[in-house]
Amino acid sequence: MTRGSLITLEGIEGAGKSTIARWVCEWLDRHAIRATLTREPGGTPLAERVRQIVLERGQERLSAAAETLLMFAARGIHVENLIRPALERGEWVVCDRFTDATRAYQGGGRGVDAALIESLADEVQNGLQPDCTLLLDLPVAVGLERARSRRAGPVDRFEAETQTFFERVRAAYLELARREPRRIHVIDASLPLEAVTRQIGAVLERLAP
Ligand code: Z5A
Repeated sequence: MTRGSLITLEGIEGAGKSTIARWVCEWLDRHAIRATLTREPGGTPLAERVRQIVLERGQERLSAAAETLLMFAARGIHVENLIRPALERGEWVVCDRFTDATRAYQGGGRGVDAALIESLADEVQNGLQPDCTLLLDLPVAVGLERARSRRAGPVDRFEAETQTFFERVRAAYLELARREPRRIHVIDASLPLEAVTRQIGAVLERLAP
């Protein structure tokens, strides 16, 4: 059986990843491709518990290193229990964030050593890499405004970050895309939704069998 493809969505807060992840699954369904929609941190019951720990604004300090380890702990659980089995069944997996988020947020945003991140990625992913990454890029102010207008619950640890933090994250994402242009497709996410999905449809057309 042919292995499925792993599509990841990346971008700063409010870029439209969740909206687009659902749209990608609908597109795949229309093209008779079975797909599983998932997210990080999280995606399985145990990994979702790690998500809660890493996002909540509790009393205790969480260092950048501890945050990085938690992201990879969740990813290890997710890869072994959901992503790899689905790909091996021939399904496609659409994942709202993956390791590029760690490179951008913990690496670019918090200054965690890139070599540490790559070594943890090698260990946890054991050769698994996204086949295609859609980087939804937009000015930080626009993303934060969209996220603010949609927010329902309390602010989490990332939502409480400054605009400067998100500027570093955005710059790190764009640098990753510059280094890996075949895998990472930069999508102009500041445009209306229809124009965003048009760009993504063009990428998927090239990827689908
Ligand atoms: N994180 C990390 O640090 N390291 C890691 O390794 C991983 C994650 C995996 C949780 O992620 C946090 O974890 C995240 C990074 C960190 N924190 N931050 N920032 P998350 O993905 O669950 O949370 P998020 O980034 O905050 O997602 P979000 O705010 O839900 O944004 P989104 O999914 O990109 O956007 P959306 O919900 O699809 O859209 C937001 C609103 O904009 C909504 O009302 C839409 O209808 C609207 N929208 C979407 N597209 C458009 C367009 N094109 N035009 C106009 N309006 C639009």
